[in-house]
Amino acid sequence: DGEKWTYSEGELDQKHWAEKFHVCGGIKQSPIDIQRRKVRYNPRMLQLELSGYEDMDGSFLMKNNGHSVEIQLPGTMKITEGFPDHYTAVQMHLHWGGWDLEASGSEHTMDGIRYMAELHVVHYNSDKYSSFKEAIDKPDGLAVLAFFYEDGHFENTYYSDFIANLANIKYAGQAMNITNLNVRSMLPENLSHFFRYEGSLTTPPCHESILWTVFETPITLSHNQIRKLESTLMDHENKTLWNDYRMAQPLNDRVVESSFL
Ligand code: B30
Ligand code: ZN
Repeated sequence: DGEKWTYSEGELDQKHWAEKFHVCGGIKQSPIDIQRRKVRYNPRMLQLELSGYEDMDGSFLMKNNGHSVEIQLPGTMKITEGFPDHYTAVQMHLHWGGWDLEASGSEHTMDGIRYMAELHVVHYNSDKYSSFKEAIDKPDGLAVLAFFYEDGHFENTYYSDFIANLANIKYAGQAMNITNLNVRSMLPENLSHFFRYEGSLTTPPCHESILWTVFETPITLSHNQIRKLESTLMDHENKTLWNDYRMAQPLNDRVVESSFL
């Protein structure tokens, strides 16, 4: 793609994304601030069913792409219920804050409150499209499951390997193989409470192709785990990779629905 964008520095920081990437100035952009008072309960919302999320055999690439840490996921991970179509997982990555500024770094906010960090599990519509690449700019192309992180007293042992591995991919472009991935264990137990709305990629080129599902129950990591997440990786300019989140975008005439009252 060639175009260099950043979150907060230089000519192409997020305030200027729309000048080079016009869709970033669209009317269905992500993330958003979810205002509970304005959310509409949808009693017909289907609960999600995830298949192949547990105990996956094989080897998975975990890489520092310069603006996040990304784990490439196998095509056996699918959302089998909850949407009219089936969606296949492609990758997951996180967005986080930093400890010199406001520490929090989630992308979505709840009544203006920012969580410590946010996980995105990215899927494409595999009923309608034959690849993620083909689906990325289609209005019904992608589904992302989003989870907040909060900090707590105890280490989350399901994240121990993931956090320890960050030191091996410190520099932008570095990657390693991981084995024994169990994504289900990295998510909250309760997946029944969520918000749903139509939005976009939160990074350029900001295609308006994502059906967002933002879960109410956060994932808890220890303070130390969050600190390591925020301070281990470096970006393309060998600066600490932190505060990799986009500010909330206008809701415009969209309605956020919820699966719960
Ligand atoms: S997000 O979940 O809305 N944050 C992409 C996928 C999900 C989101 C944002 C972007 C994506 O696939 N972007 C195009 C591919 N990327 C590669 C990548 O994912 O690492 C190219 C790029 O942006 O330069 Cu970064
Ligand atoms: Zn993301």
